[in-house]
Amino acid sequence: MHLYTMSASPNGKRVAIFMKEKGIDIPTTEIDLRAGENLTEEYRRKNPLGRVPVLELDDGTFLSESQAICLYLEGHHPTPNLFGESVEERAKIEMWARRVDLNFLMPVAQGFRNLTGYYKDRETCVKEWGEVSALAARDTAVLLDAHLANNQFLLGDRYAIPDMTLAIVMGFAKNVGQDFFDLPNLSRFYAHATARAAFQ
Ligand SMILES: N[C@@H](CCC(=O)N[C@@H](CS)C(=O)NCC(=O)O)C(=O)O
Repeated sequence: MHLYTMSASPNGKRVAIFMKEKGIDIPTTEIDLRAGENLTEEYRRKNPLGRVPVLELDDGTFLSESQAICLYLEGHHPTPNLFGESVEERAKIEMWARRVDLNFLMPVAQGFRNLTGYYKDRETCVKEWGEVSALAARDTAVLLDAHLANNQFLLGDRYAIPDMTLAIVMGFAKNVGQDFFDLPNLSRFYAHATARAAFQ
């Protein structure tokens, strides 16, 4: 296997921290996103969307989408379990994973992309969309903060992949002008999640 990623990017971090949870080490090529190494014809043969991370499997096929990569790794390295054991638990983890991805990660990412101009060499930045997205992320953060008032993690006392994503996105957002640390329960959650060895 071979991993193509930018480990410091949010989705790169998802796979990097997940691998640390599992104690997995995979030969890795760092892709310089700022320099557009992900936009070359050669890279797009691995992922036509031109995004990181991508995992090259031993049969030469390519897997992209960070959560799909994590799911693949979980299948081969089941401990610790981060995707759920029972049908009910798996469904609840999927529910939270989709909520965090669609309603938090995506608007934070849209805020970042449209307000900072980081990728202005490759896409049109719409300031108003960035602002609307940042507000949408804030709305979700308030809902999550209320949920976490009575829950240590999203599923109660059970840490799972959506918790990892939530903590990664909170840390990323703070560095790009979207700060959710005034929300006390989210802030406490972040401290717990990032105290895990995989985050060090
Ligand atoms: N849904 C994809 C998103 C991948 C993604 O957007 N990756 C970003 C880094 S976090 C990227 O490659 N950006 C480069 C670009 O937009 O040119 C996943 O989960 O892997």
